[in-house]
Amino acid sequence: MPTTPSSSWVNDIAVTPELREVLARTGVVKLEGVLRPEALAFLHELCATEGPAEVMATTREGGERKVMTSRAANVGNKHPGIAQIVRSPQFLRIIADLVPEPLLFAKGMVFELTPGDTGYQWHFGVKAFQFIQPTDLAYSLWIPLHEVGPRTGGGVAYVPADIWSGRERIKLVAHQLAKLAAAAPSEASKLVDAMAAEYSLSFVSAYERELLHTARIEPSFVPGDALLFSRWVWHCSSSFLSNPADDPQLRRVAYTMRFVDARARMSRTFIHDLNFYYELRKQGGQTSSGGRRGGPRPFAELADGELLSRSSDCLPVF
Ligand SMILES: O=C(O)CCC(=O)C(=O)O
Repeated sequence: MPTTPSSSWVNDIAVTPELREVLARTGVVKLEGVLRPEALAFLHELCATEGPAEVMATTREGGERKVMTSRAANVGNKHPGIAQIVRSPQFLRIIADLVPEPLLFAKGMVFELTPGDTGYQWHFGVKAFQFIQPTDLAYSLWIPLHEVGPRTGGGVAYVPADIWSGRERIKLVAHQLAKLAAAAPSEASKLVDAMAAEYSLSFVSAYERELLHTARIEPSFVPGDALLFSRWVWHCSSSFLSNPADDPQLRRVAYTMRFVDARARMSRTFIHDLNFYYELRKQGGQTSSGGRRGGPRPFAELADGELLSRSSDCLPVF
């Protein structure tokens, strides 16, 4: 049984060949008891100190409602506490045992649900990883700071990538977005309407939503557990406590670490094309999302195609 030095914030959990096989095949693994209480106390504090922004979505009735509070700018990249986690020998060993590619810690994000929040609908890593090339590999480590699961809601559900994945879809999305960005204004509005008829803002179609719902897996988590999943894994939030008697002060907070392949490159083109599409969708009175976010733009110093590892926002971990 491996022992963990008491100074470490990360438990020395075993990575079995089965766990490695599950990640390679499905793109997802739950890591049980990986973070120690000291790491969780630090993440609670970190998440409480960064400025939030509400993420809105259009309801069926055409109104707007809050679905989530999110902190999208880099949260914690330069904080020594994050380095204490991701550069601990235990964390490095666990990730190296699971993921063959060398990775960089690129971004930290905070997701907060209050009672009644639905969170995000089905999506995969298009927007979250818009800053790298569409086919570059990336992973998220989702760390809930509260107990969540099918009983309370507030967790995340996913579909294993060997059942359905976003790996090929991203190529189609990038192709359509590039076509849209190059189109004359009269042509662009027709293209946007065609795309909107095909799928939602998170690029999920109606048939797909049904498949994803049927195949969804929603694990239970206690503080210290985390979900590691690749960019191609479809996932969604599970609604948090919709009982009107629930205390409105209750919060479900999760911190997500975004890791990218150390060879990933900046994609100014994809950022431009994706945001151009979102703008056109909004102008057409379609569903809006994405929230009102401010703060410094990460990776501002990088040119299109430049290695992300050159950015001082990244923390090289492996
Ligand atoms: O925290 C949530 O409910 C959603 C998180 C998420 O979608 C992500 O980390 O990619």
